[in-house]
Amino acid sequence: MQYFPKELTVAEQIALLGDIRDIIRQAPLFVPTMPRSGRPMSVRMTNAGALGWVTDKARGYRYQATHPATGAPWPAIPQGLLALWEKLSGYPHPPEACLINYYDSTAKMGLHQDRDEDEFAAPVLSVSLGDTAIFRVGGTTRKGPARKLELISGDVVVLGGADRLAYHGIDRVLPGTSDLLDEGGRFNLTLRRVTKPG
Ligand code: MD3
Ligand code: FE
Repeated sequence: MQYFPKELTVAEQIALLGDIRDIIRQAPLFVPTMPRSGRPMSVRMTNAGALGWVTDKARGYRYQATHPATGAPWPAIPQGLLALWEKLSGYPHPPEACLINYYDSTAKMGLHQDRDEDEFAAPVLSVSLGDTAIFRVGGTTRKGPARKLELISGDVVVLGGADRLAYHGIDRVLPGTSDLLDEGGRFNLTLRRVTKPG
């Protein structure tokens, strides 16, 4: 894991937050539900880019070109994020998906692997905005030792190579640790290459 603490200045975080607000206006946050059980996840989600990650009871985890509620194509990935991917990803093709997760003070994300992409040679690049999160990352099996790391507003992490299939999750968000969001909570953006270039 490559960790870039406070990679984004406060001014850059504010600008990116404005981009996220615009995206959410066009592609509202939705409640993802688990395959088969239909149980709602505690995070709210939306996407930018040619493809977006969605999940629901009937069709499960997948990437698709349109918003599950509006049917509209996802908004474009903000230019600043594309520049960040070029600078830090080490991958010579652009990302196709920007998944936007919103955590309120009670949301978490259980330990999981990201395996819904066809291209594991590309890293996942994550940007944190707002309240600090307790992030857990282990190895490529569910059991075994895991590291805990605080992800602070402006932090960027790049998960490539062997880490690309590491188990990871968000244990909790620490309320009141950032003033960036008026409503509190945390946004996490993940940039992903979904398809193999060619
Ligand atoms: C480690 N998001 O969207 S980002 C996810 O903060 C996800 O919202 C978390 O896990 C969040 O799938 C964690 C950091 C991250 C992202 C992708 C990874 C860590 C990763 C892929 C492989 C290993
Ligand atoms: Fe993940």
